[in-house]
Amino acid sequence: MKLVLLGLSALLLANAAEAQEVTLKAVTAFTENTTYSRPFERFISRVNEDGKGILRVNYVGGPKALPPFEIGNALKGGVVDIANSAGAFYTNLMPEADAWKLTERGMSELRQNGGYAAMAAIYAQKLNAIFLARLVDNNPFHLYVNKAISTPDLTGLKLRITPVYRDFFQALGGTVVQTAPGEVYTALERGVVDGYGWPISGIFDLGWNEKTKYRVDPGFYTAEVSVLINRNSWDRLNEAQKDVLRKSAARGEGEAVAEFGEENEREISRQAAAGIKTIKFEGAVASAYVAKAYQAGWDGIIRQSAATGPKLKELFQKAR
Ligand code: 173
Repeated sequence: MKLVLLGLSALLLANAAEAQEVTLKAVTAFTENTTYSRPFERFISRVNEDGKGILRVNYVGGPKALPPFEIGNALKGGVVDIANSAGAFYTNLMPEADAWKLTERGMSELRQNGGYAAMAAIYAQKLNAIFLARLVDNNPFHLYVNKAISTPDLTGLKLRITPVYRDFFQALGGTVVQTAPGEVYTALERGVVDGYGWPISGIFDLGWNEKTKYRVDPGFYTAEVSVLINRNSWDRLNEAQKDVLRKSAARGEGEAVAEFGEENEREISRQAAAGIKTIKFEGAVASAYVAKAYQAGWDGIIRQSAATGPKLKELFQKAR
């Protein structure tokens, strides 16, 4: 009798554990299995490995599943539970998110100095979300052009942008047109744009290398792509489930700086080997170019967020 009862309770326990497995729906703003989705795909594999029986991430994919600029609304409304995105794609709900590009301190420092906390409050308020981990860092943006320029004057050039580059390219006299990454190839092919903003990595992913003549150096800012989770989805998890996410998040964020440091070097060589020439500003011209990038970037953030912009600037920028 005792044995039968034991067997029965084991069965009930097993059932209860099974009922506790939670599935979270995840999307990425970037094409699957490309540079800016891969760190997220690794994040998911680790969660699914570690979370066996209690938590599972159902990866529904990239821009084909959900257009990048709709990711903020989908996450806020709980249409998806987890999103991998750059802040640039959800500035419609949270303009401050684009300020991540301006960080001159690492995430570990920002998690100590109040920079992360200041952003977390805005994620809670405007996006109904929690910022779990920055999976891309230490990866500069560049201007790529198909018409040679000899000075940082973009007058007469039409450039593809996202919010990341808007204020800077306009400050240099450029005309800008916003597109999702998925439209860049066609825009270049048809000559709709003379160039585009993009980080140092990833231009081979969608074949843009075939339609790119020059990369302009130096780079500016640092790309940010992060894992976010809807707050209600998070609140429904128990501690063990949250720990699975926290662990994979911490690991991914910890790897980003070194990973992209190596990636940057590989991409520079690969672009050169593919025949992409560099237009290199040097000395005072180069420093003025980069200074203008940060100036225009922060002015843009502060213009859109007079309340927290100045505080973010103080916490994000390098001590000067
Ligand atoms: O150019 C973009 O689409 C963009 O804003 C971005 C941001 C981070 C990584 C890659 C691209």
